Amino acid sequence: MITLHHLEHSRSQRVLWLLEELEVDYEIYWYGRDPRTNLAPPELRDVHPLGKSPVITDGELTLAESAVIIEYLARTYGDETWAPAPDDPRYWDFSYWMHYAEGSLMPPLLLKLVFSKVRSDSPFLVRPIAGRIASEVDKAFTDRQLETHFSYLDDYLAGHEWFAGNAISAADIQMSFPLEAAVARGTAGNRFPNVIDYVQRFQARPAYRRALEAGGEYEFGPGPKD
Ligand SMILES: N[C@@H](CCC(=O)N[C@@H](CS)C(=O)NCC(=O)O)C(=O)O
Repeated sequence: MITLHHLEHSRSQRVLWLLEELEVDYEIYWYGRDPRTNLAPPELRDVHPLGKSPVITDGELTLAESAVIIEYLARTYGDETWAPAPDDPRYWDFSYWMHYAEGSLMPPLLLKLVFSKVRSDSPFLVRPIAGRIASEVDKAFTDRQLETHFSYLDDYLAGHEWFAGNAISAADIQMSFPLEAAVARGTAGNRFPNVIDYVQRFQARPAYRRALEAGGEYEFGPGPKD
C-alpha cells in the first residue's frame, strides 16, 4: 500500500492528484503547518530526515522529492502515456519539464514569496527599510526573472495542449504546482492567458477534484466560482 505524507497547502497536492489519476489504492497521513512559522511539524522528520513533504512510502521504499515520487508512481502504476520511455519522441520534453519545475521555475517564485514575507513580517521598527530592500530585489531581479519565465511558458502553452506531446503526462502533474501557485497568488501568472487557461483546464479534471476533496485545505486550488 502506498502512503502519502501530505502537508496542507503544499506540493504534495500534485502527488495526490496523480494518485487519483492513476486510480491506485493509497492512504494519506495528513500534517498541518505551524501557524506561526508555516513550517512542517517535526514528526515529518521521522519519515525523511529533511522533514518536508511530499514523501511517500510504498512497501520497503521511502521516496522524497516530488519529481522522483511522480516519476516513480507514473512508471510503476501508469502506462507510457504518463511516463514516456527514453526512446519515445516525447521523452526529452517530458524530462525537461520534470526538471524545470523545481530547478528553474520554483526558485524565483520562492524568492518572491520570501521577500513579500520580509515586507509584511519584519519587526515594526525596521519594516520601512526591510520593505525598501525587498522592493529593490523584486525590481532588480525577481520580477524580471518571473517575466522571462512566464512569457516563455505562455508562448509554449499557446502551441501545446500539454507539456510533453499531445497527452497529459507526469510532467503536467509536476508543472501544476508552480503554475497554480503563481496564478492563485497573482504573482505573475495572472497576466498570461495561456497559463491561466492551462491551469483552469487541469483543475477541472475529475481526478484533480477528487484529490482536492481527499487532501483538505489547499490555498492554491480553484476559487469558489470555478
Ligand atoms: N523540491 C522539493 C521541495 C519540498 C518542499 O520544500 N516542500 C515544502 C512544502 S511545499 C515543505 O515541506 N515545507 C515545509 C518545511 O520546509 O518545513 C519537492 O519538490 O518535493
